[in-house]
Amino acid sequence: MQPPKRYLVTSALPYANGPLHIGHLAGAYLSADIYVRFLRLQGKDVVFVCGSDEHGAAITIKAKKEGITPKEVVDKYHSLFEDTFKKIGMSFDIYHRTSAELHHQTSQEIFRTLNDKGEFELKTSEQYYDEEADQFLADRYITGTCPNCSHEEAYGDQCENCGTTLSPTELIDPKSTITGAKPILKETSHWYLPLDKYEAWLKEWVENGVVDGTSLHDPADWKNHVLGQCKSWLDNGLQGRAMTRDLDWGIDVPQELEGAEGKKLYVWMDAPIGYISATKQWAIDNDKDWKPYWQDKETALIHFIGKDNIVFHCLIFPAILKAHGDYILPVNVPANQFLNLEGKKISTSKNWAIWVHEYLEEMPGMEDELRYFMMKSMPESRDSEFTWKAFQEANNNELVNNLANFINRVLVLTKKYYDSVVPEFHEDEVLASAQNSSDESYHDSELLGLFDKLDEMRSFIHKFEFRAALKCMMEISALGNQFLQFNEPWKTIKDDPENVQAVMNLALQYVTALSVVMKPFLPFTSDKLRNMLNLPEVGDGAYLNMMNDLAEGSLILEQGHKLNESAHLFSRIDDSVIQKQLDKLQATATVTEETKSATEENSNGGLKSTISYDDFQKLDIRTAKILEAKKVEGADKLLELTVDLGFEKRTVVSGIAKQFAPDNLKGKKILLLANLAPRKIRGVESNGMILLAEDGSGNLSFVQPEGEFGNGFEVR
Ligand code: B3M
Ligand code: ZN
Repeated sequence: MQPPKRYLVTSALPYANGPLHIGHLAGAYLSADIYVRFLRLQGKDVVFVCGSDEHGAAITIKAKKEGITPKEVVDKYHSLFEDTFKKIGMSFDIYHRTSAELHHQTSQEIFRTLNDKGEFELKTSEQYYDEEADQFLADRYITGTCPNCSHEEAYGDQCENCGTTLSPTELIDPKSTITGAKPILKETSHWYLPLDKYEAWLKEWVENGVVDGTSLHDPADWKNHVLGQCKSWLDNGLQGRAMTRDLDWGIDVPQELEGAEGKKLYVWMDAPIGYISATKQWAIDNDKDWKPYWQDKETALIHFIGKDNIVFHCLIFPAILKAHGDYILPVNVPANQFLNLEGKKISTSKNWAIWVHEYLEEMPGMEDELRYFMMKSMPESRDSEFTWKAFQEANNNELVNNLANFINRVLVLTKKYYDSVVPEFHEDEVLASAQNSSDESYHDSELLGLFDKLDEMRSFIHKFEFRAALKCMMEISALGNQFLQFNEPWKTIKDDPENVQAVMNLALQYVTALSVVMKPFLPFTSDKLRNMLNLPEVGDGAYLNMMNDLAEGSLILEQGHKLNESAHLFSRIDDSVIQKQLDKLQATATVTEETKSATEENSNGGLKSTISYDDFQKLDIRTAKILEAKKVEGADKLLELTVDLGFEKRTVVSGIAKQFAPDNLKGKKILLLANLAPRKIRGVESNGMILLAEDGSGNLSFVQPEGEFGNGFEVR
């Protein structure tokens, strides 16, 4: 396949209903930013768009909760997002919003085209309705138990626990989120996108990258978990999906259409179109044409998202684009998985999160430190974890001891030996090399070694392997450190000054290369370093030019060039700083709305309300023994246990994989709640629940019968 002529890169539009946390950054933003910045360094034509998602029940529910208007909600969070993204170094070409008039028009135009082409099916069906609130209940207006994982607070459109996309009628025990009432069914008409009709081409496209006989991408380039989710949808068979809602906040269904009154576009119809309207606004602002970015097949369209948005970007939005007819399809959708925080799922409602705007206030000037650690622990192919301790270690051991140390040593020695003027390089000097046994001139060996590492970095980024690319960058710095260590210029400066000149010149070439390739990852540090090097900020095409120079054997920092004063780029983070953050996390997590009443009312250890003896009698708790334990595939926290109840053996799925290694569990005596209704968790049927004590900080301990007690006996 030809390399693309231009790129249009998108990051998911965050719902403007609450601040951004580190999970957002790790999901759809930092990876996109690195990717785009690297494209720019290669001189590519790229437009990077994002904006606030300001429609849907996410917004109206928040407004109701806070007693303000939806408009006030979106205005507040839109400006917070703009500010936060800017401060953390997101390099969007435009940050737009879906309440913009241009977006309303664009969405309506696309809706109209699909309608005119006869793509929609107009269907009347019975939908849940809240009589008290006098409102139909779609999406987040309705909750109930997830049919897939039994999570009790699944929404009408999606279960946030297992990620499954749902429709309200699939929920077990549905409830209105407005009044808590049990909804009734009532007839209403809507425009449906007939995904069932598109299933064949979508399958061919997702699985083979082929549309109408033309190969558009190689599915091998897509992440496994993205393909997996799409395939499981396709294998289950697609169903038509309503693209309109009975709501009063959102984009009007074009009013000339019959039956449009009171109907708005489904938020997942309008939000991805937000990428298009953002591009249009960018084009207006910059006197450019937006069309090639969306309609020329030589454009690579890439959507960066979190895994809960896969279906919308890989099936529904492509279906809309193709049904319209004028648009290209994404060439890749490199979704990330989830980031956990200190062993728990990030939760807005439980305030278990690090809010990016608070981090920026509390850790001023440490934007790149956060970016670095988030990239290092990015959930690229599986869920990953943020801990403050690991953040501190990465900073102290890697940014300070490796990167800043190398750069600082080189700049300090250059000042000391040469008054900060880049020394001459001597072609014939033979240097001790960290990479090759050096019997050639240093250009042939060292600079080519550097070239290879830089090239390796580029290829990782093109494969969306940002963690590996970041590691390459740190290896360049580590190689530089080793190179200094091998040559020990501080020992030979007196006896062999010519050799030291060559060593220091080369070390400065390394530092210069770092200043270029760190730009996508650590943009603020790159700017500081360029200033110390007395070079202009790294601009578009800088990587390309540098690689051309290196390939020719030319220097990338000229001899005789005078450097500026240097300063430390990173500093150690003390334990006290980390402890403060940990304390804050714990403290604020316990005073959210949800838990506040529980803690206030229950000064006696948070006891639950009284139950009757009859209630207790319903529980059938038995002594048992674990026979086997293994990890549930694709789930970080789950163990599948085989449990001996004396009279039978059972499978139980338990969320204890983070705390206990499977090997340590064999033979363990336990108590089992044996009459809990079976439920399927990640495809494994779980029959019962193991009883564990929890100490309030997430530490778990088994509750065990003492001594050689048998299995299957009742606990009363
Ligand atoms: N606002 C969902 C989310 O924030 C949604 C993404 C829209 S992308 C077009 O997870
Ligand atoms: Zn679920």
